Amino acid sequence: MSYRTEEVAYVQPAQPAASAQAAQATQQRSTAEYRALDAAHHIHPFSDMGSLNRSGSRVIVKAQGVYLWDSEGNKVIDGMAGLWCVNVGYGRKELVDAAYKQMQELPYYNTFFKTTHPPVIELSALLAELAPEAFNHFFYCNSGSEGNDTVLRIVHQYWATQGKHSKKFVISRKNGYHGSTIAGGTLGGMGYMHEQMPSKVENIVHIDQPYFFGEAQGNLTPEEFALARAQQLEAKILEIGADNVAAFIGEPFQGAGGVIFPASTYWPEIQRICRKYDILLVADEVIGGFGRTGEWFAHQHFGFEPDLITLAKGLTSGYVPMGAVGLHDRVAKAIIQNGDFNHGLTYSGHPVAAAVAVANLKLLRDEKIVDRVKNDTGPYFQKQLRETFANHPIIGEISGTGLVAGLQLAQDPKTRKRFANGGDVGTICRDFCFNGNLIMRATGDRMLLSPPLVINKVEIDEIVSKAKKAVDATAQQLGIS
Ligand code: PXG
Repeated sequence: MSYRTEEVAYVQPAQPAASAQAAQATQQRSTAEYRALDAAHHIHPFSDMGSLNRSGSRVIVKAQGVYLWDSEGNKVIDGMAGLWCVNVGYGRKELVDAAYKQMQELPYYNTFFKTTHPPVIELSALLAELAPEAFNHFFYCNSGSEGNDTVLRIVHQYWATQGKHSKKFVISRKNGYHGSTIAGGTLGGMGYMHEQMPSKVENIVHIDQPYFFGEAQGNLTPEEFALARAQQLEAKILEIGADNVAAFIGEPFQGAGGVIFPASTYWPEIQRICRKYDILLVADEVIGGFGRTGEWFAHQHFGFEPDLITLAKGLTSGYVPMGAVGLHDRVAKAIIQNGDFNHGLTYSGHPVAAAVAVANLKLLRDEKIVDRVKNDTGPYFQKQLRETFANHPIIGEISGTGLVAGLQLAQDPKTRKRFANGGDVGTICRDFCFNGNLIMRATGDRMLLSPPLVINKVEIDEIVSKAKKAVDATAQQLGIS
């Protein structure tokens, strides 16, 4: 591929690599050179490339603990654990060693044709130990999206084994996120993704989300509102016919949708309805899994029992890609006893990914990282956020538990009046965070935090004070005080 400077004329001029040797020394380019090459050859996910290429990306070159460094030497605190995934923090040698050792011993083998290997065996046994008692079987893939594709395959196979072939519909939620494959994108309820995706998976329908701050009308309490939103599931099942509905899928709390935490009435009602109409209940634990809420899995925080769980991100702390689906015994039994399951990926149970996952899960368990989130750092983080932003003129709500939180930006917090141009306000605030060397994610008018689970209290204080500065600066820019 050629390096075409005319395509990158709008970023700082770059010096093309003088020799093949220099070209290989990828850590030694200047920021301008990195940006120019990135603009010339790299399409980023979910990005407006024209505008990104004009401004230039921030080049992240290394990381340690909860900190990142960019190519200009700035030290940035990562309030998002990468993309909600680096649960054990950056730079853990145990994971590096596990990958190195496994690559030497057996870098790849498949698990298709009557073969298996030690890392995938160890991982499956360990997951069975860490997951709730009824989860003893796991299927592997490379990502959360593939996990949810796999969920669809398992759900349909399950009902086929029960002789209930008409059970084909899957009910999901608006503003849910389940990935970006065609199936993941269809399951998700992001309108802007659906618009760009004329081909969708059939038989998927959506109900409304339990977003109290933004969508509750009248004088409903959060509990009443959550119950009403859960009861939309029953109405939808009755509309489609229970004999045609295979499953309901939801994130225990919506992550990418804005860290939307439903009130305590929501999930018990969803579970009651699923059981009543014999519908599988799927918890997408891609963000909530592996300690984020202080429990190993977020459904345990909300107190319900799914039939399937989708896993990814924290499974390997993002060091290598891996996803999985956990099957409740009753589903696993049906799949195991009924012939071929015609689904698999070249890298299902990849030995290096599995070895890294084992090392990662052992750290989370043996260093009592999940326990610490539940009893120490999680409560501290939540308390600091709530105290710092109490009565703030543009903070309407703080959601979350453990080490995940959402801050609702609002024009009038008391009347739950949101900004008319909510996404713009979120972007302003996100940019203030970015310039203040804090990574915080904006979803519309909600600011999200999900730091590495190894974060300590001093680092939590740093995140909270940097977030406060950014929110204050946003309010000032809007002329609100
Ligand atoms: N389910 C959930 C609940 C997720 O959050 C996926 C499935 C898909 O996982 P993969 O590994 O295929 O990306 C996700 C992913 C964001 C953001 O901006 C969130 C995700 C991915 C990318 C960006 O918040 N979540």
